[in-house]
Amino acid sequence: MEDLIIPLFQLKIKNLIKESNMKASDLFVKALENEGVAYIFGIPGEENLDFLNSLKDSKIKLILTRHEQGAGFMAATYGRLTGKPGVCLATLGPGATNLATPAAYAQLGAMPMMMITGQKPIKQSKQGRFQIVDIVELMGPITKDTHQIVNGNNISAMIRESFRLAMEERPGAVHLEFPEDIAKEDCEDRIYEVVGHRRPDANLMAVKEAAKMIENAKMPLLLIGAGANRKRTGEALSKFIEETGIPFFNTQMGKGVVDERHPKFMGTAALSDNDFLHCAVNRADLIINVGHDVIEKPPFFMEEGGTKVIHVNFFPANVDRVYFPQLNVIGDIANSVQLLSSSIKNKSNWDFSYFEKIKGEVESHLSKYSEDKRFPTLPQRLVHIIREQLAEEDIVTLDNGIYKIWFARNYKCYQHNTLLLDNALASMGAGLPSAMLAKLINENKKVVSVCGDGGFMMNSQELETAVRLGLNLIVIILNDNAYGMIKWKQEGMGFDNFGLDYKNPDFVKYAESYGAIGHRPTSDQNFEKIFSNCLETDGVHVIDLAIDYSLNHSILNVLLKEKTCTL
Ligand SMILES: Cc1ncc(C[n+]2csc(CCOP(=O)(O)OP(=O)(O)O)c2C)c(N)n1
Ligand SMILES: [Mg+2]
Repeated sequence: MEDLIIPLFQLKIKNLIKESNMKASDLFVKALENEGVAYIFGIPGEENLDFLNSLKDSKIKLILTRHEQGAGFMAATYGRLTGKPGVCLATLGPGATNLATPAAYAQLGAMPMMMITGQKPIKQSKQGRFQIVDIVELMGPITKDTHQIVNGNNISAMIRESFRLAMEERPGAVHLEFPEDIAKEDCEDRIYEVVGHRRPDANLMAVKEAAKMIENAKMPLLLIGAGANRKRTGEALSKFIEETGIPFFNTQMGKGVVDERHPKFMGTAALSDNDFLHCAVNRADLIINVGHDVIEKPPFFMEEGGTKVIHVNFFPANVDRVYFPQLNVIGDIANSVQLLSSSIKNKSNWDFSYFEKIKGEVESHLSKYSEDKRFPTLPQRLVHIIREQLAEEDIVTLDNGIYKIWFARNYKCYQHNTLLLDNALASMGAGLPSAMLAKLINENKKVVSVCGDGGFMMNSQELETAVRLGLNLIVIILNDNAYGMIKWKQEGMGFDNFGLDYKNPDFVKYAESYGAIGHRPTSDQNFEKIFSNCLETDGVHVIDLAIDYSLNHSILNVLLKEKTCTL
């Protein structure tokens, strides 16, 4: 009896004397520190001022941007490159709605990201409905999870849960709304330990079945997609290719997982159909599809009665008209690939001679204009110059435009995540912010951002952020005074040229007004020289490069269709 009384008595005392309490905004920052957060990207509003004040003495660095989109794209890219959620901050209403595009970018691109937005006091406010938008509801379809915090005591658990969800396969965006009055609350100082878990391994029966299908195939082909880029699977895949000798190709977001100089590399599926590569895909009788899911633009179209597909991923395939795999091998990708390598014994059925022929065609086609020195510059030549001058580990980031197709097809990646492009939301405006983030966390690598004149102008204000942060960066603006990608599509559809031309500002003066260094090449040789000088010189360099898109239609729409049906 006595034993029982003492604990009850102690419990009472504990409730009366609050042992350790804390201001909610301080606890919020402490919980973020507990997750290992190094940066918060954003633009605070008055509703975030308690949080901002708590951040003042934290180890977390605030990166102030000039638009919430810049902050969101940087946070998403942090998630993409590190596997840990990048964190961004905005105020209520207009600040939060500006995060909608980066939220969708992270969500579709499987990049772990956490958004924190402010809100007016939820218990008592004298502002009516001024600036109030239901941001939690708005974020619903474009995040994995979104909540308003209504009690300071919930903060730690909600942050832990948000981080867990953002990182878990398939990774994505999460959102917490932190109202002004909750931020001021006094609450319990409690932090949850960060506890991870090992990803489950694939079922051995599924692996056995897959190995059988591969052994029985005549022309199996390996496809490497974005999922294989997220978790370091390069080693397992390289070993699989060495041991089996099966040729491989990749999706745009799967570039670099295995070194693309490999003799078994067939190319990147930048288009969904009618590229040289698709001759191989159409002739293959089995595709071992590692890490791809339907959110990325299709690397090929499945057809009824056509090439069979084994889907190897962390999660089962979403069935779609263009994707309905015959077998799922679900579990940690690297482990599944290792298990497959050791299970495949009989290779006598395979014949890769047609794939070898196609590889030869791909190589000679892709190298065609690499030495064409006409000016304005051809995209094929630009890709060649950049690849020649960058080291293996250096990073190129792209915005969205027609050059993305040229880079995806022609730029060979030697390491994973060295060509950052977005083939999921495919939003314009992310090229510059993603390059800034890549540089911020990779001081020793060169970072080059290639943007269209349209996409660059969507977040060009972040040049100020880049200069303020003292980043060494090269931005190449491809100047065609137009939304070139849409012009290419327009021409391909047989429509007249209409509604897609504009006039650019003077990009050299524009760069200089930010404290960046502007360059305008006048010839092929001059561009090569300027680019190599920029690589050796500190600062934010902006190169205004006149681009020649006159071959886009004749090659990508016409030649490929004609050529590929004859091979
Ligand atoms: C935010 C956003 N708006 C519109 C589009 C549709 N879109 C895709 S590419 C493109 C044109 C890109 O023009 P530019 O950046 O100049 O690149 P170019 O193709 O001319 O090299 C447009 C309008 C998009 N993907 N994202
Ligand atoms: Mg353009």
